[in-house]
Amino acid sequence: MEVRGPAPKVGVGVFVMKDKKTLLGKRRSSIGDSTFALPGGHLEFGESFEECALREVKEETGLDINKIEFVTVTNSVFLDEPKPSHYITIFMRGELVDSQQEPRNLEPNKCDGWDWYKWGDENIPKPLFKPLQILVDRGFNPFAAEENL
Ligand code: 8DG
Ligand code: MG
Ligand code: MG
Repeated sequence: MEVRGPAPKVGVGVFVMKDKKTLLGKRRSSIGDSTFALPGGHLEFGESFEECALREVKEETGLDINKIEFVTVTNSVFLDEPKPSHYITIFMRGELVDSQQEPRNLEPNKCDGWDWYKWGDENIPKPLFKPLQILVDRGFNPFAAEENL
């Protein structure tokens, strides 16, 4: 196949679980602007998926998570975006260390703010970031991730 762009990048998205809810925020980015997405970011050199999930959630929301585990992966090609790109996205999930801890919007240039939403609920905010919409369309449930593999 002809190579038309840079190598795909690795993203990590994190389902932060609280009761039956997960954390979403409206993106401010050249990819998926104004869509609702999970906290997450780019895998850094030498990092494990768990380390990346822990670090990005802390950097973006201030939340401390544990029991971090892999749930699924997507191959997302964004050709129609202002900055065309290709991501392999590793989806992880984790639980709050302190169930009373609330998220803070620590990168307001990248996100309008964080809130808890029931997954699969019709109240889930729209539009979702494309890789998340793909998961919804697959019937994916982050709370029952073993059954999705
Ligand atoms: P960084 O500088 O902190 O490493 O990066 P970031 O600015 O936080 O990156 P990001 O765009 O939030 O995440 C990196 C990529 O991961 C994103 O461009 C595409 C991919 N990605 C998905 N789904 C999701 C998702 O639900 N949330 C986040 N944050 N990223 C996702 O494919
Ligand atoms: Mg980040
Ligand atoms: Mg991010």
